[in-house]
Amino acid sequence: MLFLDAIHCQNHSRPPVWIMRQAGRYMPEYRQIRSQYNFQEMIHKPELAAEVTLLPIHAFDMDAAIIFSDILTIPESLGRPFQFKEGIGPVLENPLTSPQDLDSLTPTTSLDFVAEAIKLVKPQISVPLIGFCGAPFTVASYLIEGGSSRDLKKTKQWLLRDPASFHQLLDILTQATIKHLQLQISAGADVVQIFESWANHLGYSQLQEFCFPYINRIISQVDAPVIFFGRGTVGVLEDLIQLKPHAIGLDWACDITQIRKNVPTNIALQGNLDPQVLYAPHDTIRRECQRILSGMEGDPGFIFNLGHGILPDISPDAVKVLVETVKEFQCAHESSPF
Ligand code: 1CP
Repeated sequence: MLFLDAIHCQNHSRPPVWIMRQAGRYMPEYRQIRSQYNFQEMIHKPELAAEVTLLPIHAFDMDAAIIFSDILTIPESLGRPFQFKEGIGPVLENPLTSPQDLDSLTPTTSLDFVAEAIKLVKPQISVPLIGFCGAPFTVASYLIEGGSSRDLKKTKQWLLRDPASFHQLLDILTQATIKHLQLQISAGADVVQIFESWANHLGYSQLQEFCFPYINRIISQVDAPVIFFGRGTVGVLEDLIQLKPHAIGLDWACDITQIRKNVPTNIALQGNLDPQVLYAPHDTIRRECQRILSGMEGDPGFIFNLGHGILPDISPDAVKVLVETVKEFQCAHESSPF
């Protein structure tokens, strides 16, 4: 299978392609289901989560599926549920406001519904299934901010003023995360991805203190290949390599071909088309995809993806063009007399 071969840096045909947030609002089929159920119902009902996971596989023939769920299931399982409000995003009923609140942050509800969804999806797909989680720092920031935040001000103030209790919080989240990834793997996830979506808010010494040690713990304790995606972390490539993930996900603000030269050949790279290129005319989409594909041609450890999640108002036709461009690259590549 292309995707697993690429994760193991042993892919000798065209690169596999999938898209972060591939099952989402840009798909009319998703919006149709969403008009009947709220987001919480969609992730909690295994039949619905499985159905939504399959949508982009059927519509675009992606080379990997990612289970339909959310990084905020971990706070929920620790007794801090979220609502997803239209036009606002996730809103936490009861954010963490002081270190005393950590005492109440204990495993409360099971995440078995994610495992059930994985078990329903597996027999229906011939491509690998990706499980996932948010990295502890990113999840901590949602717990403290109470939802989406532009500057993570409360989170940063907490970690700067009281690093010891912030570590306690990260420790609780890390334990829950390892258990949740193991659950997904036991249920059938072939690979897991860790999303450190808010890593770009941390300075270097803060990444070293509040991000990497916890990612390291997670990677060393799960029994499946791990993709680490840390937004804005390309400048600390050496540290990412030290974490020994199977693959590093790159955001779009870097030249993946240059990065390849500095990453050991046993670590795969995933990325990194600017998600907004999908707003462009189809020829531009093709050209920008081909630029990346040519730069990575023949690389046995390359997975084509966007540099971050797909935006909700992208046209499905643009996604078709992206996927076709990657898949046609195979033909051009394989029919070459060389
Ligand atoms: O209103 C709706 O229909 C819900 C929109 C939505 C969807 C489709 C949310 C709310 N989550 C999801 C699914 C989701 N979230 C997946 C599913 C699998 C797939 O990729 O198809 C994944 C992998 C996530 C991961 C996730 N959730 C991240 C990390 C990835 C990233 O893009 O950085 C984050 C930060 C979240 C939090 C979250 N959940 C939902 C929203 C709108 C947000 C982000 C809000 C914010 O910007 O802070």
